[in-house]
Amino acid sequence: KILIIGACGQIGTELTLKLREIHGVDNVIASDINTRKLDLVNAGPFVILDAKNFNAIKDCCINHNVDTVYLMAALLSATGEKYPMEAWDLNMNSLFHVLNLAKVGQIKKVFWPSSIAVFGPTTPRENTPQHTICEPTTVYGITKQVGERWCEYYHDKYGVDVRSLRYPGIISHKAMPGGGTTDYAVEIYHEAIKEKKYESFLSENTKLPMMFMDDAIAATTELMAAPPENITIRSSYNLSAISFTPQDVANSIKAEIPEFTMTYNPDFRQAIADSWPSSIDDAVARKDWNWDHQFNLSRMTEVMLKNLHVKYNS
Ligand code: VAH
Repeated sequence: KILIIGACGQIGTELTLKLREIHGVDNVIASDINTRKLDLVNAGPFVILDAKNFNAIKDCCINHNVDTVYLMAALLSATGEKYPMEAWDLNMNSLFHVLNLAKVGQIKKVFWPSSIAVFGPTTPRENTPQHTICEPTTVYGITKQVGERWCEYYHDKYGVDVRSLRYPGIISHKAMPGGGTTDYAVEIYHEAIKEKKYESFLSENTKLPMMFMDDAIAATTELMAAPPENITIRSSYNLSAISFTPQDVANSIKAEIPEFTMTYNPDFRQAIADSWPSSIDDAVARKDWNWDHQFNLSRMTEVMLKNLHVKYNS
């Protein structure tokens, strides 16, 4: 059986839906610290699970015959700057719990998300390579950099089959993101439908690596289905789709909603965004397990606006 820890989050929600589609509802146990997404909770097996509690995770794996874990619980970049020790505690201890259960064979396969946040101001900003300087300046980025080191260590030393992707900013409409620096790229679509205007907390030329959720979910399931011998990266794969600025998003929305207006009022998250690359080279992922993205900015905008129009007008 599959266990998703942090199933109520932005990625966890859609990962649960996709994995249930692939493996069957009863083979995918969703879990989170609370039941904040009731539709998900009522759609299939769900347990309240504290990702920081080793015994709770172990008991859940034993009771539900779990052999694969997707560990999606974390405090993201903006929240991590407000609560550094809580971010370290949750992001690192949840990873150790899952890796240690895999080390003793209680779990056979692990997915753990990393992020472009592992890169910092000294990293080459354009077409950032798979192997490069990583001096992250956010707590979240530090937890992802260290987490990657531990994943590679547990694979090389104990044979743990842990797989990871450095997600870019992810845009989706089924669940709101929580506490990220790239969240503007989700909020803007909701506001475009509701108010036909948006005030961006990042400046107009802040170019960041981004991806539509369907691509991120496809990459995750494809990586997890790949034959182990094809996987040459056990820290975390660079993953890329589109790079755009808030102005690019505004222009793609104006093409569908001409009266949409955008203003800019950068806040503390601007410094976080400025520490990250503008574009990522994911050639290794494309070579190792045939990764390819399907959504460009205009197609993503079309899908986002169509679905959110239904959501706010039904
Ligand atoms: C964040 N959405 O903003 C997350 C992600 C690359 C960004 O890690 O923190």
